[in-house]
Amino acid sequence: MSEKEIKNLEEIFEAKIARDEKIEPKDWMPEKYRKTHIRQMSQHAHSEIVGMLPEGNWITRAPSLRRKVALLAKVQDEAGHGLYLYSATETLGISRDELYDQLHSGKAKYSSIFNYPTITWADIGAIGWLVDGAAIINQVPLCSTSFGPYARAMVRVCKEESFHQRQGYEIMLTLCKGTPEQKEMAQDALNRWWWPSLMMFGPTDDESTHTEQSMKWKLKRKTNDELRQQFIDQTVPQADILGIKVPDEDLKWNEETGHYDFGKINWDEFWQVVKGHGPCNKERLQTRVDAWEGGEWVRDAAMAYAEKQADKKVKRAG
Ligand code: FAQ
Repeated sequence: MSEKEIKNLEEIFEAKIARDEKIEPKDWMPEKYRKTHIRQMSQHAHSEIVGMLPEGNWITRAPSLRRKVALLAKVQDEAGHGLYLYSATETLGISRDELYDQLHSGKAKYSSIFNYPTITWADIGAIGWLVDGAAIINQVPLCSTSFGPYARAMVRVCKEESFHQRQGYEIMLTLCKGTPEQKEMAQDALNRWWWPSLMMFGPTDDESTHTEQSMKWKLKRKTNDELRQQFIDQTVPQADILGIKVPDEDLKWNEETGHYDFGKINWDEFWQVVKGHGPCNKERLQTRVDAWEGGEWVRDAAMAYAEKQADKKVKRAG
């Protein structure tokens, strides 16, 4: 393609973005746009799949049949989210096998939050309330992201996340209205999940490598810091209703800005977890690798069956 032709395509692409039209898989797009989407969307898909593990840990120990059914449904939803997102990523010309390989080899990231352990039942409440709460705030703007398949996948994902958030908050409400020991469990879970939940939004805007370009392409519609602040402003009053305390001595409502001021996030901890040194990184990855290897015979059997069927068809036609 000549330089002039490429420039022309770039102009068409930029004009579409400016008009808030969706970019579709068969449209021309700059290579960097394609790569950035593969990176973010696949990391998002991996997060959904690895994100099943901390909660999966409690399915066999849920305190009642009702809680077990709701938790099972939620964890299955996360699997569904991972699958839509892998499919949407494949439309950018990368195979599912390559995506899994990037996860299993440690090349691709997944959300830092899923490298923390779920020690008590209250952690299941805290994950629904805080982690799904953070996920909704991050993902609602993605419903209007510029890449069509990603935006459309996000609509259903957000609807389901809102059920997840409510089931988590309801667990927290029940614990907080229960015995002093139950309320103490809820407080302990908030203490452990608060700061990692704030880290989910990624580094501060001045440390974020991708935000500026992703905002220009309308992949991201809000910055990491804007979303983090929105989460804090929304969540602190919910903790007040529960009657438990956000573990931040510097947290204070600021009349002038109309937002909460908050304390310093431990970014060393964040980067340690992102680099693979969090409390559960090794265990999480090993579980995914074992599942992949353990499922090999199923994939082989499905392929052998498909080949047999194809052979039969050829013989019948001949
Ligand atoms: N963890 O330049 P930025 C869920 C990396 S799904 C690990 O700011 P970007 C549902 C980042 O990749 C949760 N790594 O990056 C659920 C980059 O490294 P790279 C997942 C992180 O992409 C609930 C580097 O740091 N949600 O919760 C993290 O512009 C309950 C520099 O960062 C999504 O994936 C992190 N927290 O902004 C499931 C949403 N933050 O790639 C089960 C879509 C940053 O150059 C149970 N993704 N990094 O090697 C996004 O919105 C963005 O990708 C951000 C990061 C905001 C996460």
